Amino acid sequence: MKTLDEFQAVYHLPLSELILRAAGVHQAHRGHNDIQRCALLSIKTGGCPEDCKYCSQSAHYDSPVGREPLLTVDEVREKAEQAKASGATRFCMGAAWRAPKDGPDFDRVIDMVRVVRGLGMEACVTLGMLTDDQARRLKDADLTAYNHNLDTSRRFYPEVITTRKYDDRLDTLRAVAKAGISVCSGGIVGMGETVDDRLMMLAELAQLETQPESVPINCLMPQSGTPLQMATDVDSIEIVRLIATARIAFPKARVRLSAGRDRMSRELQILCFLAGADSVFYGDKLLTAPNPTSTDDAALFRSMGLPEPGLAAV
Ligand code: SAM
Ligand code: DTB
Ligand code: SF4
Repeated sequence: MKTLDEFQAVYHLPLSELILRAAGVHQAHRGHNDIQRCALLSIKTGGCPEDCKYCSQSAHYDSPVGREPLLTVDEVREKAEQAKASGATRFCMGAAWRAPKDGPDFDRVIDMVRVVRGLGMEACVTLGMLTDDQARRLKDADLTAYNHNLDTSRRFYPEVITTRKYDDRLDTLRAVAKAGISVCSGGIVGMGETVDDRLMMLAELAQLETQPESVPINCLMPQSGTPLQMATDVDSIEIVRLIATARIAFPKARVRLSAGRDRMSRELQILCFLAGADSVFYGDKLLTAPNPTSTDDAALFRSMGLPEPGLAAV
């Protein structure tokens, strides 16, 4: 599946047929009981020079999220240890940067990656645009994956972000892949885009030379002070259809039911898992916004009859 036509044909199948097809692809590649748990930590918060209209951390908007300097390696170690103890297998670190500056801050991020890998967890970072050399250094530190979302279609992108171009995003994804790091890239729904915009975004990802290892699907969490603060929720069935379509298009990837789970019913989340989602952010907080608590998620997974965290891989 590479073209918009092909994506449309799958997305608009009768719902049961779509879900059953996605579930079949999922079963053939991984199986339904393996849901990845990723912890998320903001290692540098707020004051970002980019103008992403959805983001609480952009310096362009009057958001209540304050600025915090880059965390220390010890602070990160402590959070990663806690995340591991709670059952997360991947630790993702996000920085509100347009691009990392070479020097002490980037060196510190490299050390953070080494610490997380040293704990036996997968490590992912999202730091903005990368040069080839920075990507190589992250690879040398044994980074597992780099998150850099296309967010939406090429045509809708300028409605959401004006301080960088779609091609800048694609260039970074290429640098990441060239360095041998797994690509984590997906987007956000609920910003006023059409269904076709969402499918065009998936088609862009499918056309990459290196297929993404994980595809996060975020539901917009409207952030106060941002231009999208009054945005309305996406219809639940559209979320399920998008997840199923992503599963069919990227059979081997982790399809991550990302931001916005705190407002989803248990039933909707389970429908998404049935449609092929097999990864979540796990822990009480995303970067600045809330996530279901680990107690909520333990109850969710229990209701699905899944093993307790830590036993999932046995
Ligand atoms: N600054 C880096 C960048 O933009 O690449 C990394 C951090 S950024 C917060 C990572 C992703 O989180 C964005 O690309 C977007 O898809 C998602 N995101 C940010 N704010 C969100 C919100 N309010 N609701 C849903 N997803 C959001
Ligand atoms: C991704 O696709 N979603 C995460 C992660 N990559 C870095 C971020 C979600 C952010 C939600 C809003 C917030 O916490 O500020
Ligand atoms: Fe900055 Fe990333 Fe937020 Fe955009 S999404 S404003 S780049 S932190």
